[in-house]
Amino acid sequence: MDKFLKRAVLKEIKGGVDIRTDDLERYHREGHISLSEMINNGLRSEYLNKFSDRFLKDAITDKSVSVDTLVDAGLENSRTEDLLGESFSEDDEDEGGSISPDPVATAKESSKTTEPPNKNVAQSLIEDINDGVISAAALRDEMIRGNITDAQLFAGTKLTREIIARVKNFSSQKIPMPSISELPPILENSTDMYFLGMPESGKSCMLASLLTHVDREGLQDLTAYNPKGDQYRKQLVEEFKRGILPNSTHVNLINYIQLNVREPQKLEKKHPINFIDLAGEKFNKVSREGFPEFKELSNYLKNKNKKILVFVVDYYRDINKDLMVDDQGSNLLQVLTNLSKLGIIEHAESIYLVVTKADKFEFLEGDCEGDEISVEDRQNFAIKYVKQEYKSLYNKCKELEKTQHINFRVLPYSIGPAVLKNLLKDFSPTTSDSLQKYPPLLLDRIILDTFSTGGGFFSW
Ligand SMILES: Nc1nc2c(ncn2[C@@H]2O[C@H](COP(=O)(O)OP(=O)(O)OP(=O)(O)O)[C@@H](O)[C@H]2O)c(=O)[nH]1
Ligand SMILES: [Mg+2]
Repeated sequence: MDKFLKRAVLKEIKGGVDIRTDDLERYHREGHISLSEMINNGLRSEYLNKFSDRFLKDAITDKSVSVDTLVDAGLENSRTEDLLGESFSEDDEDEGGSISPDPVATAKESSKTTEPPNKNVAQSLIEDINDGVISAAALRDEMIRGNITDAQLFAGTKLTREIIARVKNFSSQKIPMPSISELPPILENSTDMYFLGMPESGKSCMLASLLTHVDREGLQDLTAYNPKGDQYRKQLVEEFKRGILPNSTHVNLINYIQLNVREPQKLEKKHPINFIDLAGEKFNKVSREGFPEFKELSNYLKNKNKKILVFVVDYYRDINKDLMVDDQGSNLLQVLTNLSKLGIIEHAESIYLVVTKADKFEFLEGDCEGDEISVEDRQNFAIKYVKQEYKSLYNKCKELEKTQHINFRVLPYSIGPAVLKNLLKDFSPTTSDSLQKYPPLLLDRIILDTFSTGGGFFSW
């Protein structure tokens, strides 16, 4: 298979044009792209669930993928039960699950007992790392299997010793995401804040960094209204503090965290906010194809709360785009139209167009005022960028600003550079410039655009 076609397929399996799953099965069988490579590249759960039982069973039996990995990637429960025939549960017992509780020890153990790593496998892993298509969890598993050593990684890639040590110790909890029917109704008399965007655009990282900042500054007031959401928030924050970035959450249509956020300058004032992470692409798909989920979702979201709609534009997706047309802009515009269909725009108080991964901005001469790139420079760059590249979306937002008196803002955002998808290079709030700047910038905006209770009165 030619390299460009492979890259195009790996891009499309995340979303975009429809792909036939029998083609994907064939790519795996013929050794062009393995199933685990597809999963590491964000294979959409819809595709995964369309694979035949025979194909998935073979992949599990020949150990190209574990059941855990399939579940993480969004395989439906009913299918998992079918696939976990007796033979698989026996295997699991023998091995104590597919992943050892102590990866470092097992990695050492396996390097003693197994053959030296096959050079071709190690080389292809090095290429994947250098192409940025392998996650920390997948690399840790390859190290455990003895497919690549620390020395090979150090010599063949830009990974530092510190990052290699973090990969070996990498652990990320799995949180079962609830379906709409398991969530409590969205809390009334609050502001609903929607995070909307394509898979991997940075929604969860933005939410994780914002909630971590709120937690560190002592600004969070928990209400226990939605325990499942609290569990999700706790995991996002605990892992973010260790530099671990969330796994893809686009398996689910919606996630909901309820929180009261205190004003940094007036702690007694609390802003009740419903954080709603809506998988943009999936949302478009269910609305387009008239799925029953759309009705369920529209009933669930319908309320009188004021809204802040955060449209996430992934800068890196644009600059990284190769052969295939990958139209974030029209997708986001479609989301806006669908929200309008649901009657949500009429309650919108603010719209933020947030350009994420601002650490990747490619500044040209004249884009910066001083010697150093300031937040203001990034803000101006973000505005210029969406005006140029997202004209229709920008114009629609401008129109809403005028006709519906919606506050419209364009903001840059970054958590700083990531490595192996799930590791944040610098996660210390004392050294990371991004963590010092962007979460407070977004929080200040949110405080201005939401109402508060407490402090003796109910106010904007
Ligand atoms: N360089 C850089 N990479 C980022 C940044 N934010 C996120 N990323 C990378 O983008 C990946 C995807 O981010 P997520 O926050 O999981 O994206 P998402 O929009 O929640 O994706 P889904 O849950 O799949 O819908 C992360 O694993 C990081 O590797 C950023 O500010 N800078
Ligand atoms: Mg997410």
